[in-house]
Amino acid sequence: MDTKRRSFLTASGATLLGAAAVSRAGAASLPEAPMQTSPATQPPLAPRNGRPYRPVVTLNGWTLPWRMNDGVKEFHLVAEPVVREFAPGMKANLWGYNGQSPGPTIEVVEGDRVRIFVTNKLPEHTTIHWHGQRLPNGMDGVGGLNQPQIPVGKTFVYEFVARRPGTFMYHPHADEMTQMAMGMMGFWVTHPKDPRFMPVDRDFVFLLNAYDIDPGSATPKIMTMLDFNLWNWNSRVFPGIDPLVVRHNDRVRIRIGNLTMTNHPIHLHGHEFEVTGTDGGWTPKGSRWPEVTTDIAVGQMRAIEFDATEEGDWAFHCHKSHHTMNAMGHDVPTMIGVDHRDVVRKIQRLVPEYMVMGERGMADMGEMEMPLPDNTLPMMTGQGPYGALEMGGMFTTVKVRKGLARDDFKDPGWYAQPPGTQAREWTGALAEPARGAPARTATAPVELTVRKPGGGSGHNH
Ligand SMILES: [Cu+2]
Repeated sequence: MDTKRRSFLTASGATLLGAAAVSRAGAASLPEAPMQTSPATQPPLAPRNGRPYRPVVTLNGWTLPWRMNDGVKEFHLVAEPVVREFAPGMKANLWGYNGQSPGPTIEVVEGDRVRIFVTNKLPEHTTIHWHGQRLPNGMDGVGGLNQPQIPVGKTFVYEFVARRPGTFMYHPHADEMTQMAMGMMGFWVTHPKDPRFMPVDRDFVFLLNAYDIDPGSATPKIMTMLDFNLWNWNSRVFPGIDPLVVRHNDRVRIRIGNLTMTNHPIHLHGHEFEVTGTDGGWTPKGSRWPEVTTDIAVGQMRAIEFDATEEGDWAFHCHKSHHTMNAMGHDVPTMIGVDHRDVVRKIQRLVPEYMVMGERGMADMGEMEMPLPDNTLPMMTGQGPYGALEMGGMFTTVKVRKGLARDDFKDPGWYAQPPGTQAREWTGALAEPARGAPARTATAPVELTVRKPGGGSGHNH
């Protein structure tokens, strides 16, 4: 009885505290909560007030507009169930913020006072933790530790000064396993007060996330700890991930946060980059080294930078090959080298559509028109200008082009390679490689036998 009464008082006390904070701010009402339902990459949101900065571009996402109230930037996040298209042909039932998973990116400037209203429209309580920020302990968002949980239907308000410039994330610290497995997360960028600090021409952000959704269904299995089957960037998978379009010779920054259960070695083709920022801030110049792959561990953020000096369509992906595939990749035995022809013929007499996967490798999967359950993406898919790409999951391209306008992020189509610069079939003579030949001494005669193409049995050993 007494316990019940006390918890009732705590809950109502928390609500009152929220209401008091709102009226102290002089707000007649909550700030608007803009919604976004398109999964397309939205153009950068140029700041309409406050200190100037160059906005970021959220891959397949958007930035949350704010209102200025007495010098305070006010945002309104609504935690709610959403439907997210992973790629054309597959939609998932997720939880997110303001119509999308991930939620919108929040962009502020070092020194800004920020007030964020969080309305809970989920079927259970939630909180928001502002991952990486320096803030008062009561604003850190760990339910039960720093604050009471935000009950269903209630609005809480967080308020702090964005003290440190850099790259941050936000996510619930309440029933985390469920809420993060359902897609609740977002990106946060605090721009430096001085716009001359480490300026770049293009600044992309996205989160790494993962889901376990059975082929033919649409809701993630929240109990999965390791065996995810959809590896996403901002809740999209290839070919649903937009290309990162950059102008030739632009200085490019890409900020990536990892909220999956495993690490991801992120690999860029055609350019070297440096890790210029981590969870803790910007890295000093003397501590940077060139790389083409950087491993991003669970809960970490990395900012990489490079000069886009090489024109073309450059692959950009996680280097774990299972993370560039979509669902159905599991529980298929390795069949390479097994000759099934006899067995298959027998089975096909009974089951005419029967086919065997993988006896020559899995590349056939990239081209095959296999019947799939509804709402399921092929395991290996996507078409490029020269055929099947055989990818899925955490894969897209960085498209480096001459002649783009400064803020033009539109997909320019496939790169036209200059004549004579593409790998091609060799049609000249082929030397027979000497395999396992005994080590030669300086005096031993070397005998080479050459087989001419189509020239019959021109060699012997
Ligand atoms: Cu990965």
